[in-house]
Amino acid sequence: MIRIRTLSLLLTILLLSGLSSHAEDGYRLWLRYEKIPNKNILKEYSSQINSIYFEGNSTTIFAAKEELLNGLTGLLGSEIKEINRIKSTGSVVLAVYSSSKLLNELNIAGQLSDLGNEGFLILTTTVKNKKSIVITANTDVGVLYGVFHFLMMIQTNQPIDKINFASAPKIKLRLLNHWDNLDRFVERGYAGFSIWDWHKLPDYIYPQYKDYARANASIGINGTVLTNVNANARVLTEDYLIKVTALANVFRPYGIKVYLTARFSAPIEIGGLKTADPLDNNVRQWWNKKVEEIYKLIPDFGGFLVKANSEGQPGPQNYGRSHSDGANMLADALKPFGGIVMWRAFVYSNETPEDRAKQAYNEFKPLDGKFKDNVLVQVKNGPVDFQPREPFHPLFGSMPKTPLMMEFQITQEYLGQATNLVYLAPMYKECLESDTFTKGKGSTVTKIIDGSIDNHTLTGIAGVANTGTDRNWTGHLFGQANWYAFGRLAWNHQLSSEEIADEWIRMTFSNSKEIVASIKKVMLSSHEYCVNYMTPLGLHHIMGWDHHYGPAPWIKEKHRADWTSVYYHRADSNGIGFDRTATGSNATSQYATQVNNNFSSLETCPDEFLLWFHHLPWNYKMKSGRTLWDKICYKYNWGVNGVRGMIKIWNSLEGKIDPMRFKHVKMLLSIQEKEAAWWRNACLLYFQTFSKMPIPIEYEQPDKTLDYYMSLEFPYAPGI
Ligand code: BDP
Repeated sequence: MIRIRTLSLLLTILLLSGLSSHAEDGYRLWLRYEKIPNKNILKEYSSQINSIYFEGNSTTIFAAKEELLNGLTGLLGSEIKEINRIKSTGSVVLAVYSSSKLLNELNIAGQLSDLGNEGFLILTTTVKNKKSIVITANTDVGVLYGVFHFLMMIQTNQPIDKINFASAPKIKLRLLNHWDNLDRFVERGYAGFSIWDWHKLPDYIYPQYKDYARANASIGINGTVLTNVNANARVLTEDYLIKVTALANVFRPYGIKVYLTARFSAPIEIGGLKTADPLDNNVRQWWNKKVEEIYKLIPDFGGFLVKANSEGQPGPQNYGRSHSDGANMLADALKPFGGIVMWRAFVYSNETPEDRAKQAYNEFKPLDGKFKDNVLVQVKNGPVDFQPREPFHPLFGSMPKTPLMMEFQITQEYLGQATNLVYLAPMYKECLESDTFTKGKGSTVTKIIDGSIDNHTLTGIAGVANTGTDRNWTGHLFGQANWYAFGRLAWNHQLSSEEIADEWIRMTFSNSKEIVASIKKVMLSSHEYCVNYMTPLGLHHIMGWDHHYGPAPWIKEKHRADWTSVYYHRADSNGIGFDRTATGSNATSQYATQVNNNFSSLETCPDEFLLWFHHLPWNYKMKSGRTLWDKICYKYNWGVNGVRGMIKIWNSLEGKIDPMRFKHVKMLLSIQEKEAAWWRNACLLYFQTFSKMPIPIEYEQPDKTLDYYMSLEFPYAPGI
């Protein structure tokens, strides 16, 4: 009796954990390859794939084969046979190759010619009279991407009997930027320490390195900047370059190039020179030699990412030179080897008596046309700094002669860090789809960064990574969705947030209609809720000092005004908001006329950006008829209630997904609810000291005093 009970208990546990032989700790990301639970679908697939035929023997083809074999074996629950010749009799075959005589038989040269170096084609067809699914490309890495796409199709239960699907990336450089330090501390990292164990490199290679490469390749990411933009010159010393080489060797089969951040003063710090002046011959020689040394070790090294003359980092302006002087010096050194420079436009100075939101444009716009052809200028999505919501950066469209590279943040520095579930695809899409009007209607940010408007072939997009040593890689399981979404959008910016969420949920959790619909609902509304419980109506930069955790609209009188909150919200007894129209800082003038007019007029300025561009009285009448103060109260409450709605939906999934991940997310959602209410209470109480108006009684009233919220300290908040 007891035994039977124990047995059934064990069975229940197994069932609840999705009958998985693996702990559902999130380590496998979206590449779980669990056996398809639906018997009919499984049967359908099994009848269409019985053997695999591969051609090619590069390390990339080997990686593709390994992935396909492991993936299919897991998904179909039985081992797939590899054959070394396609015979005209026998069972259905999955054939994978990039250059093969077999291709002639298929008559697909036309289709292949559009695919470039990374695209792929998946085709259900006949090869040697036998029904086959062919995965092919012009290159081995294209084949690898095709394999991952095919596995995604199976993971998401798509039909494979009539595939004719071709895809090529729209942006050339699709990179993660790791803000990882050599001591393994990750700046703005909320998932533990850096996954790069520099101390044990080059000899100790963690399995995570390969799994990281697999995950990235599966979403088309083709480069990784290993080190923090606040750079340490030491990574350019021989000892460290050997360590970098070891990582590059792991990533290479997966089509991923390594890049490093170059500290501008490296010639002084590790080169023994007296200057880092970019026009000094010795300095130029030093960089030339350094780059040569790097390429000897890493022949496909990608290039440098540089943060210069920003937030205390050294740069060409220390020597009276311009950003283009600095970038071009490095570009010259990299050019013979095919390397590139990504020079960041994230520059602003507290000493410049100008709205911070305007400074990057003022600095960089005059440099358009002055950069060498292997330089990209990397621009953050918005003009301030990765806030929960920002209008698009006015540099997009303003430097037609320069390839501009997008920089998004995947790590949620200002979006609840690793305790808030905030799906970022809608935020990325909002920016990408913004119309800059710089070349007439339809000049979207997307068309600027994919090069189509200004005919650039060197194009790029970067995401500041959210990975760390946490077992599930990203701290919050749903952080994985943001990594996934970034990669998918970098490959194809036409995908919708919903399509991407759909794929990710099916691969990560389940293909059950109910589970997919519920989780999608949670994800798709999460960003809007977050914006509203943190910074509604265009408010921005009102977070905690230094660590950026939680609300602190009261921050003032610090050594840099542009790092305080009062600089941005400008609340006083008259009203709130930053006048960036012609009567104020005139930041709106940096946009094309249509956009300028749109943001400048109270008639047309979207509510989402109202207080970003306007300073308005507390009793200002909103379009809804509410006063501004009431609307602020309404919005904060809407955000908090939204989180409660997310919790309800999540709780409805209890017992339907494995207990480990269910509980993980449930606990984090309850933290998120507390944090959302904290944001609302602290901000409303603080702004109320100026508005002097009551929080309407239909809303939940703060349960603590403003003094209490202001007294909170977080000296050990992560990621500082
Ligand atoms: C800010 C971060 C800071 C980064 C900086 C940057 O707080 O840690 O160094 O961005 O992008 O948002 O350089």
